[in-house]
Amino acid sequence: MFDVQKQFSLEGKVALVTGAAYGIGYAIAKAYADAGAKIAFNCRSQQHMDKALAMYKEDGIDALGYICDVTHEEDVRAMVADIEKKLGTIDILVNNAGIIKRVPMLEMKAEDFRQVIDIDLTAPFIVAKAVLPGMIKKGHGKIINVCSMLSELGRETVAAYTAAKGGLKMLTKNIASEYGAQNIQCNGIGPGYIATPQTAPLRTEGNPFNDFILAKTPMQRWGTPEDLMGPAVFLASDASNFVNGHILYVDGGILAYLGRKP
Ligand code: NAP
Ligand code: GCO
Repeated sequence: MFDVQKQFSLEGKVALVTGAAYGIGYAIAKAYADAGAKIAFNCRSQQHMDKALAMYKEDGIDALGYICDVTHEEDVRAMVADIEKKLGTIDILVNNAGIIKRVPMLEMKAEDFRQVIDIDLTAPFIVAKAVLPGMIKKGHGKIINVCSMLSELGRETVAAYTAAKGGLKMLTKNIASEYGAQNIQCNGIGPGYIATPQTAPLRTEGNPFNDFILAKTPMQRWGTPEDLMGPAVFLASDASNFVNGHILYVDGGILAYLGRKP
């Protein structure tokens, strides 16, 4: 019999969600905890960490928090080793930590371009590389990379982010290809325009970008971090065991739509 509860359950699993101090990462970590997983997360700032730990506690989640920059390979390795010691082998990795810099390309410094690539593309490689040996040894694993509308589309001022998220889509397909035989599934989740601190500058009172996004989204609203909870659980659970190398866009239909005419 198909046991739907069991298929979607994350009972006993260990999940590492990077950059889960707030925003999309926090919502995904909360969904995983609600589905039964043990949670580890990281971020860079002590202030964000203190707030996050209080938030997790308030939500009844006993999360293990690390101050760790995902671009620092040695620190990532040490974090993963400590999680494995304290919670067990990591079953689920969500590469969520990310930044954006909105600067016209001709004004963007190469060092800023590189920083975005470093955090949004190189770091998912670094973290995946650190968790894969444990997953291979255990005989299963789920890696979920947080992609974007800009894995598929371009727009003004976000050359570095678009290059990174396009690259992350292909890194996803490559990990899926390279480690599928070891029963590791690597997929992407591609959020549409979601109301979080990252998009706060685009949602200010009277900002025409707000109307632009509403006109581009068939559902005519911004997404919320909560919109990503169910899809993220699906990709982490046994329900998606033959889904590999796929990008699941959770965008209210943006990629299907030409946009509302003015
Ligand atoms: P956010 O609100 O800015 O949160 C980003 C998180 O990542 C924070 O916890 C931040 O904490 C952490 N972080 C950033 N750089 C880090 C680093 N080098 N090492 C470790 N942690 C780091 O972003 P969000 O909107 O929730 O986005 C989360 C992910 O979804 C990102 O990859 C983003 O590109 C992607 N995304 C967002 C949207 C959207 O509309 N919001 C849509 C599609 C995709 P610290 O600052 O303390 O490090
Ligand atoms: C932007 C936004 C996007 C979103 C998201 C879209 O400036 O266009 O910040 O990058 O955050 O990634 O899916």
